[in-house]
Amino acid sequence: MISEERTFVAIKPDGVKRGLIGKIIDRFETKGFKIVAMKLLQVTPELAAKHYEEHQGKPFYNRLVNYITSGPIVAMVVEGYRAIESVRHMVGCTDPVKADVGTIRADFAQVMEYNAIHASDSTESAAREIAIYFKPEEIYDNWQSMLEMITYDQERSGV
Ligand code: 3AN
Repeated sequence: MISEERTFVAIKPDGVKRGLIGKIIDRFETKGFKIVAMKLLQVTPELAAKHYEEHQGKPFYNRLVNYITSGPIVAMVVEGYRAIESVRHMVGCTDPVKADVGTIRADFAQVMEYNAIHASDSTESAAREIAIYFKPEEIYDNWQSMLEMITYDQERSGV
């Protein structure tokens, strides 16, 4: 069986305020990924400092914290085949101007400071970020998605 991977995804305050929650989630569901945790929450300055600790001291750090705390976000754990790399690919590069057309940032955002979405960039950051936003009991993996069988798991689908 092909092993699944989990990644952390957040629709940032600009994405929530612009009514893009459904459109963004739709991309991950259509791809066949399984959403195993999700919540709308207000990021506090303390939570933002934890999430963005690698950026502390950088010139854009204060703006970054102001932005991520400026309204609710939708936090998710997304599961699927090579989900970390695959979701980053769907999200596109940090600067929406340079992101490939068809990626979420190219299609929904204009500038780096309001780039609609966050996704973990490595196995380590996925584990770290999932633990920051979710308790283990908030992750629901005890259900069978039809998609996980027919999008990558040949053994379970009987193909
Ligand atoms: P990504 O979100 O693509 O993983 P990171 O982790 O390097 O990018 O940066 C986190 C966030 O910090 C970005 N999404 C963006 O909002 C902001 N950011 C990163 N680099 C810059 C920059 N040079 N100028 C302004 N904002 C930036």
